[in-house]
Amino acid sequence: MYINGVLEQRKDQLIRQSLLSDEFLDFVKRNNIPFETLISYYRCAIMEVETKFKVLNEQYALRYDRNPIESIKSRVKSYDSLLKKIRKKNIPLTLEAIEEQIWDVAGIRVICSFQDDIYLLADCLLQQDDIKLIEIKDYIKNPKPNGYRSLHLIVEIPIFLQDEKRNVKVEVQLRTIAMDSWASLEHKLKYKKNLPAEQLEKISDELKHCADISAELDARMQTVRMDIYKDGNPTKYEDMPLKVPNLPVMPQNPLMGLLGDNQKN
Ligand code: 0O2
Repeated sequence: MYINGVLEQRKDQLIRQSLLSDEFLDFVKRNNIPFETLISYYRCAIMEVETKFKVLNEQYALRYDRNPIESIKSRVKSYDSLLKKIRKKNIPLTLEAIEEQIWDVAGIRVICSFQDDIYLLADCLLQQDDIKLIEIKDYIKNPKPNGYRSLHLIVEIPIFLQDEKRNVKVEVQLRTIAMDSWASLEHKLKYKKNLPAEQLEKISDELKHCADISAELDARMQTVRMDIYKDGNPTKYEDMPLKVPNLPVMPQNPLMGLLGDNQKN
């Protein structure tokens, strides 16, 4: 019968999932040293990128008497989250596959004061000659349908080991305080959780509405700041180096070319 078929299928799915979970743990045990070594490379890459942002913040504080960065959070992806992604994307259980196909094992979240600061910092980072841009997703110019806003960059950075140089990928998420508080709340309330359809729809509508309000707030704060800097402040807004680098064109990413209007020649 239909129900029995569905139950059987579900049972099979659960067994497969728990087996894969055991399989993953075995894999970690078997590859303990190489796996931990790989994870330590990601930690090193995080330190490198984090330092770059701290240096930029310091420089802006000295030169323009203001800090574009409110805070920085970083993390190496948890086993659980890694396993979910391996399953979702059907990635082979090898260190090489993880390194090649999972781009957000190392993640840095940079919380900025104003929306312009996001692009300013992204520009500054991408202009550095040891940083290679792999992918860019601009969820600020193109918010997700649920209202999620952030600028996501996947960059590759070299780390220098005792006798080797390795290029390591890091995901950088840049957002304003308002975008961050919305995303954190949304994550807690809904993201990846299974709610009944009716409740989910209501919550989603409300969250989308909140996202729009918070985007409006960001836009107004940005205007206030521009007004302040226009009025004879010695650290004029227009004096700030808001140049956008010529980013490499990557046709496989439909969101490319959206990093600031002044990027277009
Ligand atoms: P965690 O726990 O944050 O590390 P991909 O990474 O390419 O497989 P996707 O969804 O195409 O998957 O990547 P994308 O769009 O760049 O988003 C990846 C990360 O952005 C997520 O990480 C979240 O941190 C954040 N994010 C994306 N969409 C949303 C959203 O709608 N709400 C919230 N709160 N956060 C979002 P992970 O992978 O979920 O894991």
